Amino acid sequence: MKIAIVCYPTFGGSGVVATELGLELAQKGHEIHFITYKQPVRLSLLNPNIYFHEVNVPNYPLFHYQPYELALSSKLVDMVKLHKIDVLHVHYAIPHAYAGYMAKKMLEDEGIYIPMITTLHGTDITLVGNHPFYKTAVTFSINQSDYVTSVSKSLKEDTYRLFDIKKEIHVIPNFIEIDEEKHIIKGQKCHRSVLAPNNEKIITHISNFRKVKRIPDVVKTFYTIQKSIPSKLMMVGEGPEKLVAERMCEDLGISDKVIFFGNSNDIDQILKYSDLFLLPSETESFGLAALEAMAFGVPVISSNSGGIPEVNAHGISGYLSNVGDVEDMSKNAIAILQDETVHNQFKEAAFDVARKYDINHILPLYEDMYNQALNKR
Ligand code: GMT
Repeated sequence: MKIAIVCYPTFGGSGVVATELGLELAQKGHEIHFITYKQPVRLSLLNPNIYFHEVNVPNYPLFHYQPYELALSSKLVDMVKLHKIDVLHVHYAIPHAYAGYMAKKMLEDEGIYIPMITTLHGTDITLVGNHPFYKTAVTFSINQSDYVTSVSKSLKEDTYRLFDIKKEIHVIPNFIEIDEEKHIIKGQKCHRSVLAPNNEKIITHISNFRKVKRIPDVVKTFYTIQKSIPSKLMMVGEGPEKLVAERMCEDLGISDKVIFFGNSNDIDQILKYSDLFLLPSETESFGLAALEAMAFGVPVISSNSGGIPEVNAHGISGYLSNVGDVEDMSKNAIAILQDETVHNQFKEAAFDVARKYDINHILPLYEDMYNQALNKR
């Protein structure tokens, strides 16, 4: 099958999911065309069956806002025709479903039918999409998609609650490539002592450092943990709250215990050495970062918001607390870290829970959907 994937090419979860999905589909013999404004960060063009088509938006001074949707929908039409693409899969409703719909209509005008699948990822629904300025167009483009998927049950419910959606929403959870040896440390590029020279526990947070991630809660939780358990905090990612976190660490006198990495391509290395992962988000449709940690056998201390309880099993792969309950999060973290036997139980359980989300279970769900969409023609 020839599939066009539209996504954000950046470090965000939706782009990562779209890229990993495309790479796996290509490995299974499908021809995958990524169509976006930059090569996605996790994409290597050296893979067979993978193509990347860049969307360029010429800068014209008359425009206060450059019309990306227009350039994207034109590029989609051109690429569908040139490569005889069968299915269009857009990740993140804004503006991809809208541009996809326009492309579909333009192609229809030329007698070409292409089904469109829209995958909802979270902030396109819960934070940005339901803003009154966008809501009408977002509702319309979701309803016009041939199939709609959401990455968790919680996001599906949120979408029905926040928008007037007539379409059925199919839940296809995010996934991870499970490698039975992923959490076994061997042949490392960097030694654990580079991160924790005195064999301290390694606590990690990975995100885009936006307000929704509640970065101050990460720092506060760590502050309490390190008072009882010698530990280091790895802060991975870039975003507006990074400076806030750096200042907080200085004020609390823990700067020497915290490493800020920025956006890193060494996430696997960091997770391999991590003892605990923190995700105290205000809202999270799924929490891919938590699942990635669990796939390395890292227990997760998180909030219980959105789809996180569908991923982090309370008392098994980690613990859930109410949003903002830093005291409970710290208490749970210490309970896991202070006893080696307990810690090992949580590590194994985290890995076991992650196994449920193995790409091999999830990929066929997307393939089935593509086939159904094609047969609807
Ligand atoms: O986490 C973010 O803010 C980035 C955002 C994105 O669109 O890239 O992530 C969303 O999609 C991820 C992949 O499906 C989910 O794992 C994240 O939970 C979701 N983020 C939020 O809902 C805040």
